[in-house]
Amino acid sequence: MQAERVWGRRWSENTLVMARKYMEVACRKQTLVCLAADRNTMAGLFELIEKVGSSIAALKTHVDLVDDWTAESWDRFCKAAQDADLLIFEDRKFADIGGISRKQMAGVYNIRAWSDLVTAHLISGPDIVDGLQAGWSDVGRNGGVLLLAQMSSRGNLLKPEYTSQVVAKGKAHEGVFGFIGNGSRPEELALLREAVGDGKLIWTPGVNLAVGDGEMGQRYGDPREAVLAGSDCIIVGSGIHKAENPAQQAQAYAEASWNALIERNK
Ligand code: S5P
Repeated sequence: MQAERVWGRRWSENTLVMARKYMEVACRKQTLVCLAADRNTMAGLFELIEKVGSSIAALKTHVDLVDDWTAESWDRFCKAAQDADLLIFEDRKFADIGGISRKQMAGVYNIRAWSDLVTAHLISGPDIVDGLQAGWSDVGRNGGVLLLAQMSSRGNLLKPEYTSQVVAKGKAHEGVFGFIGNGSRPEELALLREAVGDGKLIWTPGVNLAVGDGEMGQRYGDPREAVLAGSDCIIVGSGIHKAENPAQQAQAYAEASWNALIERNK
């Protein structure tokens, strides 16, 4: 099977349903790109799926930044994402105690009903993962939690000691899909990969074909270097959705990431 061959130990050591689903989608579409779909209108979001859906494996949303959000339009948007063979990843960065996080999976946005993945900080302790998993169970669905082990933004407070605790606790929890690492610093990422081992995935924002500083403290590193340092998915936002030709750019990121995965396995 192609996914097993391409992903090697990442596949054999990771049995989480959602992790294997991601690895299969990535192989089918030959891309390790998750699009950070940070557009604030439903029309803008639909346009992104239509233009770049075939070059990406997952779609990362911030449901609370959409100005004209309605339950009905979001439902259609999620169906369009599924039809385009995309995992839906709500980057909610949950951080509360377990019981409240479970409730926050419901509410107006009802994140548990449509997300395959969500992000969480482990600042409140490991029960947050149980709370989020209970949220999906409440509606009979499966999902995976990505814990923030590093961040890409300048001056963030996720120091190495904090990172290693997140990794130690996250590795031991079967509800954890993987970790968010810093794509802008390959050397930090390589250390994270060493600590994580092969049993969990690492997804990395802070990636752009134009490396350097971004808006308001964001920092960018090169996609190929991030994958070679141990990233399993590059999260790219403005590099694609603000490009003059998003389809062409998305394909460039797809090729850079996929070729780097093949190179990593040699
Ligand atoms: O450390 C982080 C973690 C995340 S999830 N740094 C980030 O930038 N992100 C997210 O990745 C952020 O919320 C945004 O949606 C995306 C990066 O977008 P870009 O436009 O800078 O590529």
